[in-house]
Amino acid sequence: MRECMNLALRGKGRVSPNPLVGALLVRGEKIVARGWHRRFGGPHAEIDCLRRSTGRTAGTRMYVNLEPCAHYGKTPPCTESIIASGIRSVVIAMKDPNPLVAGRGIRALKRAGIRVTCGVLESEAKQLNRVFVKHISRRTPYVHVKVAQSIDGFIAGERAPRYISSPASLRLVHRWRAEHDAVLVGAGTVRADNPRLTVRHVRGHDPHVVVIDGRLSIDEHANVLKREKGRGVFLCVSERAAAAQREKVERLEARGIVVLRFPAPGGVLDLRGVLSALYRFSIGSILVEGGSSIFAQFLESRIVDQLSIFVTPLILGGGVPAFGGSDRGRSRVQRFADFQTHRTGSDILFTAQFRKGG
Ligand code: AOF
Ligand code: ZN
Repeated sequence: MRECMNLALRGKGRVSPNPLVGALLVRGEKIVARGWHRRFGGPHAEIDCLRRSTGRTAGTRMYVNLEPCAHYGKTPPCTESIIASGIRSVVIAMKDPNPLVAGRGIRALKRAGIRVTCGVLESEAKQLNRVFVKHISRRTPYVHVKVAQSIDGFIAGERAPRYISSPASLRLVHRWRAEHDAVLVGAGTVRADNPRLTVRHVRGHDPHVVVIDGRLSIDEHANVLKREKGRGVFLCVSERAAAAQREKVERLEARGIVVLRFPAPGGVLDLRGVLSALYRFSIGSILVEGGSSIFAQFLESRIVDQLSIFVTPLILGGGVPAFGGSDRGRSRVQRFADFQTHRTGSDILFTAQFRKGG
């Protein structure tokens, strides 16, 4: 099963928002075929594995880290191919949380007389596919907030360099960009940094871009609004700003930018509404890159699944605080019982996962 999960990882950055899946065929103690889900919309891991088995499949045992599907999606049900191949038993790490499958795959296999074992390395499998598990069961994207700050808690300062973190941290962030469906920033970050939010330091595809701009205030020619390589650009504005600046909205929409309108009680967009809307555009994971008030709003709204903070050995002595909290935020204390630390170049990376979506 560990080998299945290693195979599954080969699809990282290529299959999203679908799950990472690997499959093995075993005869006796010998692995006779390996397969994995290689690209979004392509054959599922089980089918890839069956296609690569050169010998007979009858009487073999299949290992797979997700329950085989029993539905017609972009491809026909894997259960049918498994049954037709004469496989004798199937070992599964976890049930598929996709409501279209959810136990139906296991039942179909059992009905056909195949021996099924489910739950092998289950918690590892859930961790591997935590992004998929989150979005498919909650119908809202997995949210990963990434902060790069100084020791004294600032993300930018008057005399600070543009990038305060180490080159190793920067490369890791670019890898994360390639692995998420979208990156998200607020209007303040667009104004201050005019970032491109593309993947430049590693190989991989550019994520879609989401800008939270309640007042529809950003420059129409900002770098993030350039639809480089056809990536999607989603501009989230308040209903009121969209109505007041109809011509600007029309110009942006004519360029293919998706302008999404939301209620904004107290001038702040409803972030849960933003996330559900993005999910309807098949965005299953989001990397939140700034700035200060966006970080605070996400944490205060309790919609964060993963928080990664790069702490650079630097004291700025002032500037923009990492979490520009509101009064409401100050009343909340969050202690992390479960977290990890790593070194990335000269920085320390603090990572915490929130259970049940923060
Ligand atoms: C995958 N790859 O290896 C397995 C999946 O739209 P479809 O037809 O590609 O089906 C996607 C669903 O199929 C997915 O949400 C999951 O429930 C199930 N299994 N999907 O993309 C795979 N085994
Ligand atoms: Zn399938």
